[in-house]
Amino acid sequence: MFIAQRTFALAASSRAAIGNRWTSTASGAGKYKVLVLGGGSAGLNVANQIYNRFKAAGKALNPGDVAIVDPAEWHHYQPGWTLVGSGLKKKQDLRRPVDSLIPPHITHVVDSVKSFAPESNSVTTASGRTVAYDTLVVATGLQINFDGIPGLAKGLADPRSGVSTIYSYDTCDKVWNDIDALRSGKAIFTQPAGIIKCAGAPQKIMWQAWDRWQKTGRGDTVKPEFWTGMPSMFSVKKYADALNELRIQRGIDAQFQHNLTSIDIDNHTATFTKADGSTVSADYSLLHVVPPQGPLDVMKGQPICDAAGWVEVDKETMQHVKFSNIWSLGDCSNLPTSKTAAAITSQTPVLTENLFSVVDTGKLSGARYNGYTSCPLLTGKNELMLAEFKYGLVPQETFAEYLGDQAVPRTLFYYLKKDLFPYVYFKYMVKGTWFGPSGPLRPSFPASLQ
Ligand code: FAD
Ligand code: UQ1
Repeated sequence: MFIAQRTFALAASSRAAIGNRWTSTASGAGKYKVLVLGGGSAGLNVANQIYNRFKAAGKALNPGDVAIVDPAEWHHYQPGWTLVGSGLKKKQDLRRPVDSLIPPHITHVVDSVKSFAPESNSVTTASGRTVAYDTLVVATGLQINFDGIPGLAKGLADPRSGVSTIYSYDTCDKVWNDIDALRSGKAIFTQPAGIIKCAGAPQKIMWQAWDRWQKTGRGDTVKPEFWTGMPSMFSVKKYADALNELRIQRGIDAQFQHNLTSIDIDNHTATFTKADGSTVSADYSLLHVVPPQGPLDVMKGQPICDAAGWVEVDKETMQHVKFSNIWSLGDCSNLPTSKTAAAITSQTPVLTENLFSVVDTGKLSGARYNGYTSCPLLTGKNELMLAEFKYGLVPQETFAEYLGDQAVPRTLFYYLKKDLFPYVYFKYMVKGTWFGPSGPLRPSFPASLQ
C-alpha cells in the first residue's frame, strides 16, 4: 500500500525530492525544510522532536530549517482548564506566550495558514504570504463551535446566567464560580454527540462539582445530572461500566443520546434533541456545557483533508495518504483515536521516526502508532480513574501491573493529573523530551520493515 501512495505522491507532487529525500539544502526566503503548522501541544512537541532526531543522527538541521506557523499570542495547557473549573488552579498559571516556547533554532512565523497547495509544496497565509516547504507537518488543532448551540454565547457572557464551560480560557474560571456559588437546584452537565477533545472532561467536572457539594453540606439540595449525546458514559466498555456504577452509587441521574441543541437563558431551560429527532427540555440552576467540536473552518475543502475537514493520514505512520511529504497528528488529524495531549505523546515519536527515515532513506521506518490515548478521569477530590487505551478501544494500562486495575480510582493518579502532568508538560513535552507512558525515555523502534 505504501508503495502505491508514494508513487502517487511523486507523480502529484513534482517538487517532492526523489523518494522524498530532500534535494535542496537551502532554507530561508519563505522556504523551510520542515514547516510545522500550529504551535499547540502537537506542533511544539513534534517540531522539537524532529530537530532533535536529525541532530542525534549527526545530520543536524541549521537554525531556520524548521519553522512553526502559529498566529496565537498564548499557548494554553488545556488539560488544566478542568483543574481551574474545579477550583484547584489559577488559569493564568497554565499559559505561556507561544513565542517563549519556541527555541531560537526554530523560526516562529506569526501568521495563520489559509490554504494548501500540496502539488507545489506550499501554503498561503492570512497575511498573503506563500510559504514553501520540503516537508510539512500539520498540527492546527480543532474548532470549538460555540455558535453551534443557540443561547450559549449569551449565557457564557452573562456572569449570572449559571451557564459555563471548561472548554475555553475565558470561561473556565466561571465554572468554579458557579459551582461554588450554587446552594440548591438542578445542575446539568452536558456532553455533545460526536468528536470532542478529551471525551472524559464533560464528566470530570461533574464529579468534581459533586464532590464539592457533598463535602460542603449541599448534597441534599443540589441535584447533579449528566445529559449526554453519547450512548454511554465512555467509549471503552470497561471504564464506561465502572463510571456508570459510580454514577448509580452516587445517585446521579443520566440521560443518554440527548444532545443539547439550544438554551433559553432567560427562562433557565435547556433543550435536547434525542436520537429519534424529538426534543425534550429541562430546567436548570447551573448548566455546564461542552460545545460541539469539529475541524477548523479553514481546513474544510482543503486538498489534504477528508470530506469532513480532518487531515487524512495513515493511522499507524501519520504520513498523508496522498502526499508523502505531508504528515499530521493531534486534534486536526483523522487518526481514529480519542483526541488528547496524552495521545500526542505517543504519536510524535512515531511520526518523527518515520519522517526522518523517509527524508534520510526514502523509506518508512518500522515505527507504528497503536492508537494509544488516555483520559485521566477525575472522579472526585483526591481520586482519579486513569483510562488508557489503544485502537479498537482496547485498554493499555501503564500502571496496572504494579497498582492493579486502573478502572479503580486512585489517589496517586489524582496527583499525576493535578501536579505531575502540568509540570512535565511545560518542562519537557513542549520541548519534545516527554514520551507519555515512557516518561522522558524516547521509545526505540524497529528499523525499516520494508
Ligand atoms: P492545540 O493544542 O489546540 O493547538 C493548535 C494550535 O494551532 C494552536 O496553537 C492554534 O493557535 C494553532 N492554529 C489554529 N489555526 C491555525 C492556522 N490556521 N494556522 C496556523 N496555526 C493555527 N488531553 C489530555 O491528554 N489529558 C487531559 O486530561 C485533557 N483534558 C482536556 C480538558 C479540556 C477542557 C480541553 C479543552 C482539552 C483537554 N485535553 C486533554 C486535550 C488536549 O488539550 C488536546 O488534545 C491537545 O492540546 C491537542 O493538541 P493540538 O496541538 O492538536 O491542538
Ligand atoms: C501524559 O503524558 C500527559 O502529558 C503530560 C498527560 O497530560 C496531558 C496525560 O494526561 C497522560 C495520561 C499522559 C501519559 C503519561 C503517563 C505516565 C501514563
